[in-house]
Amino acid sequence: MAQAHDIKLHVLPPSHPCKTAEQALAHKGLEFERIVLTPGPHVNEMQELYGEGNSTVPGMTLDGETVHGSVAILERLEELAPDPPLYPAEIAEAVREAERWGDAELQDLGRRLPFGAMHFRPESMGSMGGGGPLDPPGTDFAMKYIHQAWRYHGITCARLADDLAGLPAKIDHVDDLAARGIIGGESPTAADLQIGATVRVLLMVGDLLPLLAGRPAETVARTWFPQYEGEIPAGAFPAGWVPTAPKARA
Ligand SMILES: N[C@@H](CCC(=O)N[C@@H](CS)C(=O)NCC(=O)O)C(=O)O
Repeated sequence: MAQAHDIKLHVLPPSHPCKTAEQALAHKGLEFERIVLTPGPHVNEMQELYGEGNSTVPGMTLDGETVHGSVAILERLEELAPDPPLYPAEIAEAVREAERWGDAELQDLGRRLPFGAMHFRPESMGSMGGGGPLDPPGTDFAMKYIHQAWRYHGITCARLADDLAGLPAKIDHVDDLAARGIIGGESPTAADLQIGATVRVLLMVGDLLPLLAGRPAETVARTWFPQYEGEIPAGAFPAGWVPTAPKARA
């Protein structure tokens, strides 16, 4: 039987908050049309649909109603289809708090750290589309693209080094959320989907694997986002920038 609602999701292919929204729709068992925009023209297309200033993806239309941003989309999906819940009643407020933290504090690292690492290994940008390392002309193009991305996202070496220095505390926070049962259960919460998508992007960066390997943060990310294309080989960041991984717990 056809679904009663007409749902469209506007995405850019490599975007991790788009994966959050896609996974939430799938979890709710809702069919949707995935509309893939082209980077660049997406700015006007999104603003025409979602209003001035709302140029980022994801955006969702639900029977013509517009919902912009991953957090708003997950809340709206919960109203539309309460089961299975993304905000289980007994932990709903803690899930919302963790989700907001994932959106405000963690999500940007999923942009700055991969683009930061790719500056040092631009040929690896080919892996983002599922291909192998780029050839020399492709690498020339990648270098220009990555340079623009640094400008757009305000990436500098000083900021990257700060981001890297602060990462272990953020991963500890994710593990703490798992220990408290806010994420990491049998069924994903909104916080699993928001935080897991960002951690999944960080797992593409070979230099960051030792910080995440075997941790609850890694399990959450790989459980809800098993497929993610892209690999930036370890050794991209200059020596000494990536904090040492914590010793394995006995
Ligand atoms: N916190 C927002 C951020 C959305 C966001 O910045 N999306 C990026 C893709 S990951 C985007 O649209 N980038 C293109 C642009 O800024 O125009 C959300 O979760 O919806």
